[in-house]
Amino acid sequence: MSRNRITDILNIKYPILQGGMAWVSTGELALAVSEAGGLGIIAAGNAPADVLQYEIKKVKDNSDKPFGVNIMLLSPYVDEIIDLLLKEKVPVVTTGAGNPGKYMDRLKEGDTKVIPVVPSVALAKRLERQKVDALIAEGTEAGGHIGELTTMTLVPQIVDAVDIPVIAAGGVIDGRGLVAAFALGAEGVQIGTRFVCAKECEVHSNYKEAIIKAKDRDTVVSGRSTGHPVRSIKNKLNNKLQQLEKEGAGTEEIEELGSGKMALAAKDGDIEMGSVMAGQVASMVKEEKSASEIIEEIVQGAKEVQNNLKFKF
Ligand code: TUI
Repeated sequence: MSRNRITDILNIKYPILQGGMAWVSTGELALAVSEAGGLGIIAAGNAPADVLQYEIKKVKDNSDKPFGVNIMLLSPYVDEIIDLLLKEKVPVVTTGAGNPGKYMDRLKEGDTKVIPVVPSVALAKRLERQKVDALIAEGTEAGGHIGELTTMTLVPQIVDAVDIPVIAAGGVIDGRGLVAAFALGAEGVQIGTRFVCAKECEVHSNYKEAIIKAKDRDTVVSGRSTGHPVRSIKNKLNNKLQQLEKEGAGTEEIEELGSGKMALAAKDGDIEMGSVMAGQVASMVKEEKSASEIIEEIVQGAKEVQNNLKFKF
C-alpha cells in the first residue's frame, strides 16, 4: 500500500483531509471520514470549548482512528480551545482565517501535529520556521473565507518554497482534482464542499440541496472591503451585502449583516438570508453519499485518471 509524508505524519490510509467547516464539520462527520481512511476534522468555529468537547467525545467514544480539530483564529475562544485540545490530546490541529504564529509554542507542547492553512508563500515560510508539521495551501476556489491566489498557482509556489509537506485545498472534489494537486507537488488534499453533502453531515438538508443544485457560476465572493472575503452560494444575503459594499458602507455595518448567518443557513436551513458557504466546485456535487462512498470514489477516480491522461509524455 502506498504511503507518503502526509499518511505517515497523520497515520491515515489516504492523504485526504475533510475541511473543518464551522457549523458543518461536527463530530459525526469527522468520525465517518476518519473511519473511511481519511482525516476527519471537527470545526471549532466560533464555539466555546464545552461545545467542542462534546463533539470530540463523539469521535473518541466511537473510533480509535486519528482525527483533527480546526481552530478558526477569529474566534474569541481560541485560548480555551487550545487548552482543551492539549487536555484531550487531539492528534491533529489545523488553523484557518489567520496567522497561528503566536499560539505555536502552546500548540507544540504535546504531540499534536499542527497544520495551518496559508494563502501565501510568505506565511508558509514563516510557519515552517516555527516548526509546523505541514501546510494546507488553500486557493481562492475554496468556500468560506479565502485568499487571492488560485490553487493552481499557490500550491506549486508553496511547494517550491518549503521542505515540509503541502496539502492542496480549494477546487478539489474528485479523483481528477486529487491527481492534479499531486502533479503540482502536493502530498495530500483537503476537501470541504463535497463532504457537506455526506450522509453523515448534520447540516440542514436545504444547505445540501443548494450545493447539489448549484451551477458553475453560482458562488460569489462578498466582504472584500472588510478584509475577510467569503465565498458562498448567491442568494438574498449576498445581494444585500453587495449592495452595502457598492454604497461604500463601513466594515462594521457589513459585518453586522453577516453575523450569525452561517448558523442561519446550516442549522435553520434559511438558504436565502443565511450564508451558504461553498467552493467553486459546488456544481460538481451531484448527490448525497456516505463519507466512505465519497472517499472510495475519489480514490478509484484518481487511479483511473492516472492511467488515462490524454497525452503520454
Ligand atoms: O478559514 C477558512 N475558511 C473559513 S473561516 C470561516 S468563519 C469566517 N466567517 C466570516 C469571515 C471570516 C471568517 C469561514 N470559512 N479557510 C482557511 C483560510 N485561512 N483561508 C484563508 C486563510 C488565511 C488568511 C489569512 C490564513 C492566514 C492568513 O494570515 C493572515 C496573516 O495575518 O498573515
